[in-house]
Amino acid sequence: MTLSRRELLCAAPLAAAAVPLFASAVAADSLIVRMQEPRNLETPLGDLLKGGTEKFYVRSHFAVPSVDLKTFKLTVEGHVENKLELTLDDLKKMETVTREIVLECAGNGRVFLVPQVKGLQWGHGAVGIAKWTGVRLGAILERAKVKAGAVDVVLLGADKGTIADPATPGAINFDRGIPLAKAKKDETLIVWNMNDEALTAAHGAPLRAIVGGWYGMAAVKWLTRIVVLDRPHNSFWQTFDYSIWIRDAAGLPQLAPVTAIQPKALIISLATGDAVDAGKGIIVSGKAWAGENRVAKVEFSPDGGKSWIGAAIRDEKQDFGWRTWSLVWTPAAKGPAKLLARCIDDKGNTQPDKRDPDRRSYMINHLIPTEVTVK
Ligand SMILES: Nc1nc2c(c(=O)[nH]1)N[C@H]1C(S)=C(S)[C@@H](COP(=O)(O)O)O[C@H]1N2
Ligand SMILES: [Mo]
Repeated sequence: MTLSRRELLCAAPLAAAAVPLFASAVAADSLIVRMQEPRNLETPLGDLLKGGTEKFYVRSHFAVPSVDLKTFKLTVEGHVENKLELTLDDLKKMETVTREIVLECAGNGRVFLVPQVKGLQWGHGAVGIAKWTGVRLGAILERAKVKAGAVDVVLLGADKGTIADPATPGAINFDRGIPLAKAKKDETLIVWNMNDEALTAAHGAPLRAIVGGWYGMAAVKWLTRIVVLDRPHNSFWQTFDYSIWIRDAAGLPQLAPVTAIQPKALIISLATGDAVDAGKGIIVSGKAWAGENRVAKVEFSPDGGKSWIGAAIRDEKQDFGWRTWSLVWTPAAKGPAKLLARCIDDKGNTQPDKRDPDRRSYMINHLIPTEVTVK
């Protein structure tokens, strides 16, 4: 597999690894390095407004696998009438779909959790939007003729490795089971292009899944195998990892896989530590997204949640995408100010004030202040 320009650039700092690495060391391509190898990179806050593949966060559990393009085939097997082996050309001959979809890591914002939890310490930037081109997973499943009684569609990546804590049964592949109903939805895609160019190695070349409205763990990269099951999939990646506690009807805590992205509004034009002038109006802006729902409203608080002001939302295409919001704020009293933004979706869901520990180390969308100084 050939390395993209970005990966070549990324390789350079590794060679110079004698330089001490700080928690937020910045790579040659100015993404924030959260882990050197496997490579895990965060988009700096300000770059979220710009977008583009070069600045898109990278979250990988294992080293990038080598996938031979000449022999590449996607196999579809399990609870199906027709076992399939599809080449990239086979896929490209099917009806193609292009959609703008937000990808957010379920651990985005983890550095703000108190007390601290294990896992990569993402700030706000393990999120991004891209234009993805591929085919509907549903169309592939139609060809494979899924048998009655199918439950989960398991997507497997070519990457594999061993995890020590909790110990895996030797080397395991990254994978994720998608319930059949979600797998068939129009927003669940198997893609080969990101922003009109072939996927880069870091983002899953030659083929990956995009599950619109769901956190990133479902968007399996380096996809080589699909297995349809007649029961729920219970792999490492949706039990030990990427799972939360939910309370069943009897109030019993049950472990459930992380699924839909929760509503979130992010302040992007200001960051914690910034200073603003008293009495001078400034534009405060950011992005808001709501997973499987639509952004209905964004509100801003200049005083830690005592008062809220409605923001203007740009009328962009938004199913599974994000929207730009902004407002003019004139800081009054001098001193520290806790700024908050919150998103309300079209189903009336909003962001919680406090962290729910049942979510373990995932789905972080409680209100996190941007702390500035008014001078
Ligand atoms: N095969 C494979 N797919 C994967 C992962 C992985 O480690 N291996 N990480 C997942 C997680 S947790 C996220 S958030 C997204 C990140 O996609 P990106 O690196 O293109 O931003 O990929 C998902 N798909
Ligand atoms: Mo993730």
